[in-house]
Amino acid sequence: MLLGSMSSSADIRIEPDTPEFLEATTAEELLPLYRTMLAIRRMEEASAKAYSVGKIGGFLHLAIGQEAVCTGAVAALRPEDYITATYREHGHIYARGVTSRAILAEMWGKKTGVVKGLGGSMHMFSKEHNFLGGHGIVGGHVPIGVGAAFKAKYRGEKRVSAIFFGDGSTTIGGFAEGLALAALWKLPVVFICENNQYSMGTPLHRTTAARDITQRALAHDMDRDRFDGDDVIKVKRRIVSAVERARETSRPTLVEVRTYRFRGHSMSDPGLYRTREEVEEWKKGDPLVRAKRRLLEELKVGEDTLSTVAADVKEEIADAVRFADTSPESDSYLPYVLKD
Ligand SMILES: Cc1ncc(C[n+]2csc(CCOP(=O)(O)OP(=O)(O)O)c2C)c(N)n1
Ligand SMILES: [Mg+2]
Repeated sequence: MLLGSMSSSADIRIEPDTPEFLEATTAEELLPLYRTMLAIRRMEEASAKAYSVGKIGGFLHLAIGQEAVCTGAVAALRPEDYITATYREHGHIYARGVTSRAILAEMWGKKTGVVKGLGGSMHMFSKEHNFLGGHGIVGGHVPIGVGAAFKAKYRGEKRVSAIFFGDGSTTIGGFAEGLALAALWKLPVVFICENNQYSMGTPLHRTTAARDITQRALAHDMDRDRFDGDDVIKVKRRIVSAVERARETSRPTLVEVRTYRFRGHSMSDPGLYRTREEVEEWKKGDPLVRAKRRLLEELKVGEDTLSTVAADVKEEIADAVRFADTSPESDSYLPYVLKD
């Protein structure tokens, strides 16, 4: 068993990578995850470029550096499971299966976007993919994900609700209420805190006295897990464990994944609140570099295979940009509002 056994439901489980992790990894598993992470990164780089020339309006929050979290966690879920996320959700919705065309067209405000160009970067949604948003109100989406889990349990469906949120959400009332109800009603939820160390420009130690976010679970006798999010396979394995617990025993888990965004909070943030040295230090744990190294060195995947993947991703994103550029502008939102 990867995580070892628990002596109580509230035991903390922080473990270093074990040899089992390495042994259990195959190129067949890691290569597609690496491709997903690379596509997310290239997609976000393309959107940053488009933003700088005015093709994208409003806010744009990139998760460059955090790709292993959404990729590994979404891979741990089944298509019928629900996902709820924040405004930093491009990677989550892509990993769930929405195309880069529909994602970029949405950012561009085009009719062909995943929500017809009416939501933009922060408000992507896909009923077909059980992706319940893209939410701009920090922590406000947590009760929505808990509600989806309640519905699944009430109807006797074996579906899990994965809720992604930032470290900043954990000091918000909606998070506290969602956590309390999920524990009380034993709902099949996996709470996934993407702790990227900052809420906008405010470091975690200035927003909460707790060093360990998962301590919040102790108040509810809830299971918890906490680990670094730089290895996509590790993220997948650890989230699988929480997902199985939710699906099989309808018990929620609070998971804290430590990660880091390499860019500012949004495109308008020059990031003056952190040092260049700090950013460079975290970049050493770049999840893409790590996955590539594992593929080449441990799993003996050839350079030619990785070049093919890179070329394929490049073409996919170039095509998505062309698609977004040439798609028609979205309709005004008014017909949608006035329809009913
Ligand atoms: C209720 C609420 N308060 C404040 C804001 C402004 N705001 C937008 S993003 C953000 C930081 C949130 O940080 P975190 O939850 O750590 O997520 P991250 O951006 O790091 O992914 C804040 C304060 C908001 N959108 N909603
Ligand atoms: Mg944060």
